[in-house]
Amino acid sequence: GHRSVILWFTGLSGAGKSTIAHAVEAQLHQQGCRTYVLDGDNIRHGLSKDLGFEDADRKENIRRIAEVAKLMLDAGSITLTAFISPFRLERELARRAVADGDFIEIYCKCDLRVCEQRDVKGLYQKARLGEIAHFTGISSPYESPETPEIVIDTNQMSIEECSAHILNHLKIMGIL
Ligand code: GGZ
Repeated sequence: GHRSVILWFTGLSGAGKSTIAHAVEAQLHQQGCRTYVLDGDNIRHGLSKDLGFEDADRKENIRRIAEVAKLMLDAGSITLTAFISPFRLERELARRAVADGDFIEIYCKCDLRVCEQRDVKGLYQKARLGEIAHFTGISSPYESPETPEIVIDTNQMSIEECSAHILNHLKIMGIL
């Protein structure tokens, strides 16, 4: 058996949040855990499809995600959330909504320069050209976590290394 927790990934666009969350999920599945990944694909196209990227909309997006993650926690799943979640206050509110120890903040630390070089979807270039407004790191802020439970340096580490590091942490914390 396993405890149910929220694994809250935060970081810039292109830092690897969603990819690493899915890699961790695959490992958890192999161990028989019930899991679910919330990310832009299933939230921004559905529950939050009325929201854009101005500060107020991002805050509302994160508020909704925190509420959904809390319900999934009650339902007994390990919930992995993969959103930029740029504001400290909203991440803190998400943490405070659940019991101590049930919220694990995972900072996907990656230099803006590296994310911009990867530019998988060409969004950074569009942001630089002014074709996308309020782009995180370019024209919208990112407040990095001060005391996250886990930091993964995605500049340096492969997806496998990141995922192994997180799994190891969950074992040490007694979650698995
Ligand atoms: C940041 C944007 C923007 C702007 C579209 N700023 O790399 P992606 O494409 O797949 O991930 C980014 C995603 C960010 O949505 P989140 O729901 O994670 O943001 S937040 O937590 O702040 O609410 C990016 C794409 O959406 N995208 N426009 N202006 N990212």
